[in-house]
Amino acid sequence: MKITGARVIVTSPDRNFTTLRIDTDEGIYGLGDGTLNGRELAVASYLTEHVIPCLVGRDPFAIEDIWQYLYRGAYWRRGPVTMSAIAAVDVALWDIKGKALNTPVYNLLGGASRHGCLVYAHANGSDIPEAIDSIQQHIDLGYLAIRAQAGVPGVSSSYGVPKAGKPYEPAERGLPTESLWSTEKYLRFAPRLFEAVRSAAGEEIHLLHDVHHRLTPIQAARLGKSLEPYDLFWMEDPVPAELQEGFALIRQHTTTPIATGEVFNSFHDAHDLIRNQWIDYLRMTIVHGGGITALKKAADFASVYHVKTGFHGATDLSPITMAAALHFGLAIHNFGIQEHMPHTALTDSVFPHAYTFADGYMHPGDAPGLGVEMDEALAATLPYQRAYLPVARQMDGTLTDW
Ligand code: EZ4
Ligand code: CO
Repeated sequence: MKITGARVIVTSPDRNFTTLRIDTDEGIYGLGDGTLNGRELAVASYLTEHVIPCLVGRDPFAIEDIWQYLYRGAYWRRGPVTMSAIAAVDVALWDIKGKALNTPVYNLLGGASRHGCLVYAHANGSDIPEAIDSIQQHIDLGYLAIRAQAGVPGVSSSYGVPKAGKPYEPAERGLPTESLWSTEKYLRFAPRLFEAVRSAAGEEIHLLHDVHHRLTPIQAARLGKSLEPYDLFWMEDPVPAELQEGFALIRQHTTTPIATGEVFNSFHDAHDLIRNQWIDYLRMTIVHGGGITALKKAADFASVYHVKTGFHGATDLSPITMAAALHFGLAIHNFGIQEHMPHTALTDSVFPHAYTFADGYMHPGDAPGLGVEMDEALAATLPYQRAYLPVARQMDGTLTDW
């Protein structure tokens, strides 16, 4: 089999997605996600101008070799744009191989290790009572694990908490908005939130919380300690992770489990975190971490250190990445949990998919390959719309240091 061509499709079914389609001489094609929230066109250009010309004529079954060729051959390694582009190629090739061999991708990765992937949902509220209502709604939908966030009193627009009546969507159309942040107010509020949420949710539900990299290590240590009575499944991204040894300080003070890495793009971002057992869950996911090929190596290394996966799964990761993550999570031994933020109905119409949710678990389905299609005619009616993640400043106007 030979690759005959590839093209990038940028579309905006309520939010922007960068998708790569690779075609072969046997009529089989594969889809890969290269979406990088707020920088979608950089990945599109990287693929179109620099990667696709090198793919034509290659054997699509040579996934490892193509991955190494794009990673090492470029000379310039790592970085979110490069690694998202490599991931788009890699995932499309796994899709092609599954379709060609008439088997779901999870079979190519070792076969199913479990009946489904435990997922967590997002419960959000502008205040504690609203957050508790949202927890109850998600319990009623069957979720066994729920991330809880609420507006911090005195902080007008808290990141990760949607405006009233709107679905959670971190990016906003137009130029970046700016919001204000107070670490002091947040640190006082978070234990109160979880005291209320744990008593409303009961002891069986797994509770998670995302700090969005907003603390210093000693502040994160204090937060983790103050949340211990509420038995969190994890505290996510407590600090920015460029300084990996910062996590050692957090670990010295708290037994609250730690997840990090949704902004990582390489195994090397997590190397010290894993080998020192400073984290419990790795969030670097397939699209931003260089694809299935790269994540398999990272997850296998992590398994030696009792670190499990807990992949990022927000709406800016397309249904193609969700499918890839579910095939991966079903197969590997050290799967921990998968984030699940449902896409809008319009996104799901552009990317019809075989994966399903029931009783707290998701399953990738048994369609050959990834089990995701793309309605390109519909996609063509929904052009790219400029959108960015918000920028946060401290109360005195200083740009935050995460
Ligand atoms: O900030 O997906 O855990 N989920 C998150 C998300 C991320 C966005 C970034 O594009 O932190 O809201
Ligand atoms: Co997060």
